[in-house]
Order: sequence, then structure tokens, then C-alpha cells
Amino acid sequence: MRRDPLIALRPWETPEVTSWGRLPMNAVDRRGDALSLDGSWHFQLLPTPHGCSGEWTRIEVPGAWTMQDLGDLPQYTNFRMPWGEFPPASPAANPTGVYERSVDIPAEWAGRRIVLQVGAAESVLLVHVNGRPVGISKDSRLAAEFDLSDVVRPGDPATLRLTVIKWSDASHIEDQDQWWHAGITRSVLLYATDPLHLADVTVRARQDGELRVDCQVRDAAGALPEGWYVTGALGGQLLVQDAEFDRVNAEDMRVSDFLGEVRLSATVRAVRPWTAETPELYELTVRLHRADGSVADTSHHRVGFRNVEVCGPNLLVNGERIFIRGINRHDFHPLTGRTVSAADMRADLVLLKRFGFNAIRTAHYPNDPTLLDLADELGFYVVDEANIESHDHAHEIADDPRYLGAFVDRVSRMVLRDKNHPSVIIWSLGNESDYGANHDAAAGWIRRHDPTRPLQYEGAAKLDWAGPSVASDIACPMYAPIEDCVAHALSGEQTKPLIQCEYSHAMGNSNGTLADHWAAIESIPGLQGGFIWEFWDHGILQRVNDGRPAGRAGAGLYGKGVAAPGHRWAYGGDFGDSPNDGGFCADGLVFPDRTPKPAMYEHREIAAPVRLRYCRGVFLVQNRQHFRSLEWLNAEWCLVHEDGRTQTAPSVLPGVLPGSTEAIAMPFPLPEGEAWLTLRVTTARDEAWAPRGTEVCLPQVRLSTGVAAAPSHESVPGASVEVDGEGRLVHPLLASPPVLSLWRAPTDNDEIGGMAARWRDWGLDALVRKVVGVDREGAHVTVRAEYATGAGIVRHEQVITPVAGGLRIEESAELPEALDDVARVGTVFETVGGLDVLDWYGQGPWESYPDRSAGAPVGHHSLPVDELFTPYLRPQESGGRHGVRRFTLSAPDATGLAVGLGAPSQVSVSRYRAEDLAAATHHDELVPRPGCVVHLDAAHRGLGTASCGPDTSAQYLIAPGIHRWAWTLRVL
Ligand code: IPT
Repeated sequence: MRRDPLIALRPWETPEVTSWGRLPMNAVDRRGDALSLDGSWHFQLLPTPHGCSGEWTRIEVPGAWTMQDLGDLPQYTNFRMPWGEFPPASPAANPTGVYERSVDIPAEWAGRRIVLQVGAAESVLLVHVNGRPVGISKDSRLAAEFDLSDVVRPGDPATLRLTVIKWSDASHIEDQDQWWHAGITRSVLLYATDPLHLADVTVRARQDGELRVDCQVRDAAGALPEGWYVTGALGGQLLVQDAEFDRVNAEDMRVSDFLGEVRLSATVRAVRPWTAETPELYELTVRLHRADGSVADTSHHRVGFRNVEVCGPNLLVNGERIFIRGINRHDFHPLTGRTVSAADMRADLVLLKRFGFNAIRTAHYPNDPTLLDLADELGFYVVDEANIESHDHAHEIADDPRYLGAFVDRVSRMVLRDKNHPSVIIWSLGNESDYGANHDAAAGWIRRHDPTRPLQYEGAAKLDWAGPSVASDIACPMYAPIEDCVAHALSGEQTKPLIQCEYSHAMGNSNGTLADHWAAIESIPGLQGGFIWEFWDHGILQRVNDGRPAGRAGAGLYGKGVAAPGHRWAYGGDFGDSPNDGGFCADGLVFPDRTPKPAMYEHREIAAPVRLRYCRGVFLVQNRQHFRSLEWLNAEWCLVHEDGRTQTAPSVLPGVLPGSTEAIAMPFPLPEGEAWLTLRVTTARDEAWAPRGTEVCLPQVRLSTGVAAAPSHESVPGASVEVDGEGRLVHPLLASPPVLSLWRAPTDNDEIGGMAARWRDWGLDALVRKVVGVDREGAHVTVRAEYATGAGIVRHEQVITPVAGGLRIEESAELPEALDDVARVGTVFETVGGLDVLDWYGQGPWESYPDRSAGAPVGHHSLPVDELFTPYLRPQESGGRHGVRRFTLSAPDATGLAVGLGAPSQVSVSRYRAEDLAAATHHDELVPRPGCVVHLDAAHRGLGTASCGPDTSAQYLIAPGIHRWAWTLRVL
């Protein structure tokens, strides 16, 4: 290798070298007719690019070597580089993987142009074929193509050697917040074309049915042959050659000998436009003919007719101001790290559709090309983002002329690849790379090449949301507080659509205030939505015994968000990686196995296409979509009575125009007292993303006529209350008595936001109870206790009274002024074992919290205790249910206890104490207790999103002063 010219160039420390020998990017999809080179390859891992030949082993392609137990492991850092060298340098220790295999070049490829495509290689790719240097490529997230016609012989075997260098100048602009891996992560293939071929095809299809197809034609031999021509057909409709553009037959000075350009066009009558709600696609076939009419090359495209434009503060699709219900999505998989199959991507998008998402930001690089095919087909608006993040050295690199070529290269190649996808509505210049001349250069290239789409770049927009900008047509901040967005929209100064590129950070138990964001977005013109950070929890399946990634052998060793015994979801540091940023990569709405977290249900309801309102005796149904009627939906009424009765009846949704509201008849008489009316909305027919009958949303309204009779709590003469010497309730079903609780196992938001540290400083995690009085007065027992905290004394009182069938407990807690932000104020007790099922009347069935409760309808719910818990990767407060009025905890023989709550409360029933959760770093360390740990909270702090972004808002904080609550405890 030492005399290898590709190595001698030292391309890994030369940012000016973005490629050598690489073919231009284009939008002609060759996957269909290609020879797949995926599978097992020979492999060796060298310590440096100069390394000598080592031991050959095998590797699976596509596949990062960091996930295949080959001696180099994944490392997680957020934005700091994993090593100290300044750009463009990289460390001397630089793992270099050599992939080698032999391939039989088909004899029938004689005379054809033979092309190698490497789907993605991280971070520098060197290509040798039959020992000869062929090319170099950078950009770990885009394919690289090389013309092998001169180095292989059809009918003979050829040896392909793909050398991948892990660290390089390019690593400094691929510094995204995710695991560092290395290797070939997307498919490798070989294909052949006629020397005369379609070099590129650009499709522009407008909402009004106007179609324009620009084709570039080249001949590998050099000069174009006489008489070639191009035809096109959209379904059965033939395209016509655009006379204005007929450079082939015209005496036009611009006609080139070696670059053929043709424009075809058509007007499609009664076109069905493409939107994310109505992803209508048309099949286009483009054929390149030789003079004799024979076909030299064919290219297939799926066309969506749509317009996108920015009009003042509005982003319009087909003239409509749409809402962006978006998510940031990485190409991630817990077994492969980065390699994702078409089936995996489809599963991602199907899930997102089912939970109401309509937009994806391809954070932070062009995703696998199949993702965009699926987005076109299933219906998503896509912000397509270039693979540029120079986070750690952002300021220096943004203006560094040595990186100028790399910026333009990455942005332009993304656009060249993805320009024909109707789903792509916005280009993004990258992420978190400050702002400099390199961005403007890339923006300039797009503006000229593709004037049909807006572009955005957060780094340019953040300085001034309203100011003119070459690099951003959208004000696309990240993690902006709701108040700031509202203030901007109301300021009269807004000039661009405000669509947050990241908001509502989903780390752990999070996404508090999502509904408040949307209340503002839907009511204030100028606010159009945003992209939640993010889809995935990037936990890698790891074997606990040897600490290695399970790799593909781990298939099936997980479910319901949890790794199988002997395994866990690894996050930063778990592979001995240093430096690392711990659990910050576990910040998605789905677990690493794609199990949705409860916050997904919150989103589903917020994004519901159907809204229900009850106003003065009239029920109103609103169609919240932009383009579709409600015909694709079915509905069923469900009336939940306070006493436990539930009535259901089918419903027909009225024909409501998008954005409009119609009255709807409720089939039941209005009930007495409190009741809840839910419209269970499902798909009426099979959709590409959901079979008929799939639940879409559960809008609910509260009905309240008259006043429900208050339960009587007559004390029972002669009965008595048993307390121990410390005034603690003694009860046959309680393993541990009810005491005051002010603390929760810190969520990631609590930890990173600094709340958990304050709670520890105050001593809330280890409160010591000091009983100061136990008084009996008739049947009542009054117990007064004090808890000394670092912010003053908390006084707690319990008055326990025997009532029919059990006990009534009235409590109060007085928090000193300085204790102005506790986690909860309530009661905690533990039950004996065997009470394994929770039945409750309140919000559910999934987890909900005060600032994340819009998606959990009130009802009579029932779940095994073990299924109440949400297994967040780093154990934390979990499994709470909001607005609970009463519940029972029972054994299979229906014995157990019943709790009634004086007011709707936050309740959690779990196998773990808060301290158990706080002490564990991974879910597999938790040891379930036999009984239940029960929290009844008069007040529970909101979750917020302080791990990255705003904390919860003031209304969800717990004020100091006196809190009172009451509950009853009965034996079943
Ligand atoms: C923002 C990043 O763009 C994203 O990649 C991720 O790191 C996210 O934060 C947090 O998980 S950048 C941050 C400095 C706001």
C-alpha cells in the first residue's frame, strides 16, 4: 500500500479534495437493473491508512465495522470531537478498513459502460479495482459512482478493494450528535449502461398539471452520435419535445457535441395534485433512443404534481398554508448502527403516519434514498438536509476557504440526487455549523439550480428571524420558547414562516407543554409548526457479559421497548468510549426497537384530523386537514359515565370541508352528572400505512349536567384507626404506611435542567420524618409530622377517620416559601404483594403528566401493574397517570384495595421506589419489588423539556404554601 497514489495524496487531511474520479451525482435510479454486491466481503482493519496488511476476516456489507465485533467500537459524543486535532487534521491512530471481494463481470456487459456505486462510506472512500486506483469520495451519506469500463473486462473476474478511512478532515464537518461509526453503511452495486446514456433527468411537475422533464444525455465514447432523441410517457400520455428547447435539431450555438439537452413537457388534465394528505403519484418513463429508434437507456420516475412557495410569513403547499407536524429522523438501527433496510424505513414512516406526523427533517444528512421514495408514496413533507455539521469548530470552518468546496459539493450533490421527489419541499444547508461564506456559496448554487423550492438554514436564520438572508427563507429556530414565537408572530415584523427545525426534546420522560405549543401554532397566523427532536432513542443492543454490540445476531432479542435478559440498550460510555456524552443520544419518541413512547399518543391527539367540541348543547366536528374530506375515516361514539357504565354507538362523520366545522348529532340523551364523550376515529378503508379500522385519534369532550352527588364520608361509630408509635397507619394491605413525598426519580429534564440538583441540595430525595404529635379525638387520629429540608421545615398533617368500608385520610402539607419548585406534593405508600392489576377511572390508558395530558382520554382503564411502567433507557420517573379519580389494585381472586381521590390526581403505581429508579443507570439493573409503590399526588410538577430547551411553564410548577388533599382507602 505504501506506494499507492491514493494514500500518497493523504486525502484524509485535505479538505480541498472532496473526490477524485467520481461521476457526477444524478437522479437516474439504477438500482432496479443492478448487480448487488451486498453480502459477505473479505475485510481487514488496519491501525492507520498506512498500515501494513493484517489478518483477513469477513464483514457484512452494508455494515459499519464498529457494529460487527471487529475490534473498533462505537463512540457517542454530542458535539465535541472525539479527539483533539484541529481541522483539517485527524488523529494518527486512524482505523482503516479494507473491504475486498471478487466479482464476475457479466460477459454480456461487453461494450457497455460499467459503473460501481458505493451507497455510503464513512468517512473517506478509496477505490481500487484489479490493483488500479480508481477514485476517492467523501460525504459519508451520499453514494459515490465510478466508471470501471476501462479497468474491468466483461467475462472475467475483477477484484474490488474499497478502503475506508475512519477519521479525516471530513469528520470535522460530520460532527453530528450521534454515535461515531465507520465503514460501508449502504448498499454497493454494479450496473451497466449503453455508452449512450441518460446522465440526468430533472422533473418539474406543478399543481396545475404542467410537467417539464429536462434530460441530459452523454456518450461515454465522447462525442454524441448523430440522430439520438428522447421520448417520455406519463402513464398513457406522451410527452412532447419542447420546441423552445429543441437544441438538437435547431441551428443553435448552444448545441454541444458532447452534452445533449432535451426538454420534454406535457399538460396533464384534471391532475390529482400531490400533498402529504393525498400522495398521488404518476409513473413517468423517459427513453433515450438511437437514430434507428432502438432504446439506449430508460429511466423511471414517480411524479407528484405540487407547488411549494414562501409567501410572506406563510409556507404554502398548493396555495394552502399547511401545518408542519414534523419530526427529526436519523438513519438508525439498534443492531447495525446506521444501516437501515427498506422494510425498516417503511416501518418508521408507517408509525409516524399512524401518530399524526406529516413532515420529516432528515437530521442531519441526506437519508438513505429509499426514505424519500417512501415519503413520496406515503405522504410526508421533507426538509432534506445536507451532511454538514461542524459543531465543535463551527465558527472556524464556516469561513474556512479550504472547506468551501466541501460545502458546495455536499449541498449540490444532495440536490442533484433528490430534486425529483415531490416530498422534498425545503432544502437545508446542514445543522449547527455557525454561519459563513461557505454557506452562502452553497445557497447560491441551490438558488440557481433549483428555484422551485425554498431553503433553510438555522445557523443563518437564528441571528435575525426577520432579516433578509441568502441562506434561509424560513425562520427555523431550535428550542425557542413558545412565548418568543408568539411574540415574534404578533410583533408585526415577521417576514418569513416560523417553523422550528427542532423543538420539544424527547429525552426520557419528556415533551411537556407540546399541547401548549400547538394551541399557539393553531391560533396565531405566522406560526406553522416544527420538527420534534427526535424520532429515535439511539440505544445500541449490547450484550451485558462482554459489552459488545449484539449486531445482527441480536435480531428479535428485544420487544416492548426492552432488551432481552443478558442485553441492554447501550448509550454513550457503555462501550468504554471516552470522551462520551452519556444518555443524550436517547432522546427520541420511540425506543430503539421502535416501540412508541407515551408522548407519541400526545402527539397523535394534537395532530388529530378530527376535532370535537361541545358548545351549548351542540356537538361540533371540525376537519383539521388541509386538503381532504373526512370520508376516509369512520367513527364510533363512546359515552363514559362516572359510575363505570360505558355506552357505544356507531357514527357517521359529516362531510366537512378541510378547515370547516359542522354540527353532529350525539345518539345518547345527555347524561346526569359528569360524563365523557369520545369519538373513536378509525380508518374507513385500507391505507398504505394502516389497515382499515386502525385507530387515528380519540377526541373527547366533558359533559357535565347538574352536580354529581358528593360521596358521603360519614364516620363509623365504634370503628378505630390503628397507628404505630410513630403515628404511621397500620393496615393489613399496606407493607409500608402512607407518608409525605416531595420527590420523584429525576427525569432527564430534571437532571440536565438543574432541578434534580436543587432537590438533592434541599434533601428531598431522603426526607426524614419527625413525628411531632399523634392525637386521638373520637374516631379520628390526627398525626403531625415535620420534615427538615435545606429550604426550611415542611409541616405535614394527616387526619385519619374510619368510614364505611375503610378509612378517609385528609392531608395537608405546608411548604416554606423557599421550597418553590418541588417534584410533587402527595402521599406514597406500598402494598403487600399479589395486587397485580390496576383498574382506574381517569386519564389513560397510557402514561400522562400534567403538562402532557392532552392525548389520554378519561375512561375506565385496566392494566397489569407491570405494564404501567415506561422503560426509559435511563430509569426515571415513569408510568404516571393524570386526572385519576379512583382506582383499585387487585389480586386474581378480586381481593385488594380501593382508593378514592377527593380531586383528580396524578397517580403512579409501580414496582419501584423513586430511589430504586434514581440509583439505576440502565433498565436491566432494576429489580422489581413484590408489592406496589403507590403515589397519590395532590400536585405533580410538569415534565417540560429542559434537557434541551425550555422548562415547563409556570402553570405546571408547584407553588409553596399549603396543599390539601383527601383520599379514601377501602378493602375489596
Ligand atoms: C441540537 C442538535 O441540532 C441536535 O443534533 C441534537 O444535538 C439536539 O440539539 C439535542 O439533542 S443542537 C443544541 C445545541 C441545541
